[in-house]
Amino acid sequence: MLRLLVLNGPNLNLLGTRQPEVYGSTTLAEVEAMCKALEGELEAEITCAQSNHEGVLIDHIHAAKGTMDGIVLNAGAYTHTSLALMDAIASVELPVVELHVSNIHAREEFRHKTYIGRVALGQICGFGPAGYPLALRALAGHLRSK
Ligand code: CA2
Repeated sequence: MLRLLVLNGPNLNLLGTRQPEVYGSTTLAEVEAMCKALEGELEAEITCAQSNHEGVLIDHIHAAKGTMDGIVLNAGAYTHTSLALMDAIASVELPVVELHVSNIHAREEFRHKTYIGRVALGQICGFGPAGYPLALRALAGHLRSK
């Protein structure tokens, strides 16, 4: 049984409530339900968490060492700024799939830079909320192929 963490960062609790043209109309609760619905198919226990606080996200990443096999991470705007999150990911040596609802490369220049990308297994972006199941499938496939 794989143990997978889906971790969402700042403002993603607002998913589905504003800017639907950028982030879609699916709420975070619906995204998390979509992720949990994959538990059977992926033979995985899927845990979801969200925080608006950088330190709390780092705590989740540290706690994942030894308790999780991999992480799907949408670090929100911390993607583009946080050396601390990058270092936390590097320190736990777990595979991380970087996920973005929007296509960060087609948006403002400041969203093109990603610190998470330097330590991630790979990145999925631009597929809206449907990116979460894609990321979980990619992560589970990677872990099973090891
Ligand atoms: O596309 C993504 O998933 C992002 O990680 C979302 C972040 C943004 O800063 C990144 O550049 C790309 C922002 C999350 C804000 O989420 C909202 C959702 C609905 C309404 C307002 C904000």
